[in-house]
Amino acid sequence: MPVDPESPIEIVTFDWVPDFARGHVRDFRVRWALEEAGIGYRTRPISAVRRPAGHFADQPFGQVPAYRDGAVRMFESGAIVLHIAERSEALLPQDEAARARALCWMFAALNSIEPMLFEWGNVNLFARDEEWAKLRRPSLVAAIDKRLGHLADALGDRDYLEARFTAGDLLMASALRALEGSTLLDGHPTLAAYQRRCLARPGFLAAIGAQLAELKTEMPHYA
Ligand SMILES: N[C@@H](CCC(=O)N[C@@H](CS)C(=O)NCC(=O)O)C(=O)O
Repeated sequence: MPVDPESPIEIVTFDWVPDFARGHVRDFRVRWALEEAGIGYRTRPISAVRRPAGHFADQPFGQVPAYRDGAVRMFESGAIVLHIAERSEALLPQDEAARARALCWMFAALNSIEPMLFEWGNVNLFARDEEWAKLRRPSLVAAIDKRLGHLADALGDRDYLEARFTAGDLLMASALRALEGSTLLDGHPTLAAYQRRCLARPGFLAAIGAQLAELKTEMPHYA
């Protein structure tokens, strides 16, 4: 299933991105959620280089993903994943207490883990030659390491953050992907194994495969 040209669900994606972003464009989070839920979707790729002016009505910042399902029009991958999860026991348990814990992890991924890893991306990649980035790096590495240690403690010896895979794991593993290519998870073997477990899920592999299959490899020429 999920890529289905007849589906009422539409995800706005980019038609091309630079190599470093291939497989990381955030529509993969939405595709992954839909894969886990077994819900079909179609995509509408737009240019990342020349964004259609009308796209700002779908995504106020001109970013992707944007999402549509009938009257429902959404932006922000975390909110979209929550919307999908609310329709699927595969992503959010029906039991109230278990559901509440999954929600905690969804917010923890986006609010307690991802901001640090976003800064890591700036320090380690986008601004790595800047003096301020070199100065910030050691204290940031220490802060990330401490936070990952607490996350590993919370995970304990479980396979997932709670008793079973939920949308909390989907967003946590999505956020932790920012550490790919670094050694920051190496000091936390249970967390590294957790990440491998999440990213080995068929839903994730299908989502990434679908994104890569749709992305053009050459930057389109615009007249
Ligand atoms: N918080 C937003 C971030 C979306 C985002 O950063 N999208 C990137 C692609 S992964 C983008 O559109 N970048 C182009 C830009 O920011 O102009 C979400 O999670 O949906």
